[in-house]
This record gives sequence, C-alpha cells and structure tokens, in this order.
Amino acid sequence: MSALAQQAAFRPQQFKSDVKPVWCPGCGDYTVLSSVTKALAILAVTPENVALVSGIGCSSRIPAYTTCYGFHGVHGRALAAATGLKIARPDLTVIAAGGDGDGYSIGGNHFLHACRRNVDITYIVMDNRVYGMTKGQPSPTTEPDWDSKLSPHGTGLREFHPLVIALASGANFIARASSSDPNGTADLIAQAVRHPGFSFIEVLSPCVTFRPEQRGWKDSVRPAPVAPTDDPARAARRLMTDDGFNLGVLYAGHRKPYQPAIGRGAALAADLEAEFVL
Ligand SMILES: Cc1ncc(C[n+]2csc(CCOP(=O)(O)OP(=O)(O)O)c2C)c(N)n1
Ligand code: SF4
Repeated sequence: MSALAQQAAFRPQQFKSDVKPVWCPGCGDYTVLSSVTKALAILAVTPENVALVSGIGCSSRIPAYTTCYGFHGVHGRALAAATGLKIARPDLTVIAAGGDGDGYSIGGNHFLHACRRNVDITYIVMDNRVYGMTKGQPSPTTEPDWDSKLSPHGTGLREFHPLVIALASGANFIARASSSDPNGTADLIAQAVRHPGFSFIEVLSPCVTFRPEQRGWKDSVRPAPVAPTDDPARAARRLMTDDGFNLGVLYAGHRKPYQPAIGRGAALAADLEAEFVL
C-alpha cells in the first residue's frame, strides 16, 4: 500500500467508540481523547492491536471511549497492569492513561518503577492539578497556595515535578503537551509510542469545574524554545528553569527497553501453581 493510501485507510473516527463521554462540558480530557484517536490513525495501527489501560478518575475513563482493547482497573495501578500486559503481549501497542492523582499520589511508586523498568509502553497523564472525580481535593501537582474549600489557604506543600521525577527515574522519552493543542498532542503521542521504552507525556488538561482558572492555560503554553536532547544532564538543566508551560519533547534517550523472554514467565507460573496444589 502506498503511504497516501495507507494514511487514508486509518481515520481517527475508527478509534472512537459509541460510548458518550460523561466529562463536564469544556473538560480538557475531550481533546486528549481526540488526540489519542488522531495519534492512533497517524500510527496506522488497528484497534485490535492497541490496549488502553487506566486507573480511576475522570481522565481514567478514556479507554471506554475508544474501540481499542481497554482495561479500567483500580486507582493508581494502571502502570502495573500495563507493564504486565506488554510483557505478556509484546505485539500490542500498550498505552496507559490517567490523572495526576491516580499517577502521582496512590500510583506514585508505580510511576517511579515504570520509568526505571523501561518497558516499551506509553504513559499519558492528564494533569489538572486536582482530583476531579472526587470533587476537588488537592493532588501532588497542586500549587501550595491553591485556596479551596477542601484546602483553606492552600496545603503549603511543595508540588511534585513529574518531568524531573521521570528523568531521574529513567524514563526513555519525556514530553509535555496541552489539551489546547490537539494536533500537537496527537503528534507527541505518536512520537512517544514509536520511541522504544517507557515514554511519558504530561498533558495539561484543565478541570474546568474545580479549577476554572485553568482555562487560561491555553494563553500560557508555548513551544519549548529548545530542541529535544538525548543527554539527561542537559535535560535536567533545562528542567531547572522550566515553568511548566513549555510544550514538546524534552528528552529522547537510548536505553534498551526491558522485555523478558516470554514463555519463561508462564513456565515459572505453572511451577509455582503446582507447588500450591493441595
Ligand atoms: C483505593 C482508592 N482510593 C481512593 C479512591 C477515590 N478516588 C477516585 S478517583 C480519585 C482521584 C482522581 O484524581 P485524578 O487521578 O487526578 O483524576 P481526575 O479525576 O482529576 O481526572 C480518588 C481519590 C478510589 N477510587 N480508590
Ligand atoms: S470534574 Fe473536572 S476533570 Fe472531571 S470531567 Fe469535570 S472538568 Fe473534567
């Protein structure tokens, strides 16, 4: 098939399910969903060769809105399930997705170790700096002075810096996107999926209900003024002056993905099972 004919064969629409999203009108997650389906069309994959894995949260509803295989699991455990799936089925494109609460709070430990393990999956975090689904509690990325009914005068706690943590923990591809730029986000997701190893994309995705001021993010984001680097020290220096609104690929490294031989795991599991037979 020619490149043009191949492109025409894959349409974002074919990745959209009939399930109607229940997100609030204006939620950034709508455009992230459309960026995911655009990225899958760019990647020229078919829905049965893709699995979307999530935890719990508004953003974690995303697998149901696609025609791909989906696993809507428990809070904070998307990466554990996605890692196991990729190891068992390396032929699948595996994408984990969810929110900042799911990924950095209850799932924080899994985030560190998924970066370190470097299994060939992509992780999209729709960061709105709040727990949307449970009605507005502060999350690890919430600003210390964010004043709300649930955190009067702010938490006073320093924010978690996901890109710094991802770099320090060994993620092989690190990027930031914004739901206000659906095409740019689609392109970054496609790059992340193509890049071998653990790819992490932070997508700034406003929660218009509990953080209406985040609608202003669209005016703050800008393309990063520097090209991506494969040098972790240089990426770390860039992050020291990052204000959280630079978009694009920050780091694309060369670490070899971790992929244990398949078959061996199944044999070990069978041995273990035999040991426990009563
Ligand atoms: C073990 C467990 N603890 C707490 C909850 C309640 N809970 C559901 S979603 C959520 C936070 C969601 O926030 P985030 O991941 O940022 O997603 P958003 O809703 O903002 O997209 C919490 C605390 C739960 N479902 N399971
Ligand atoms: S509560 Fe916030 S994150 Fe959840 S759907 Fe509404 S706007 Fe989106």
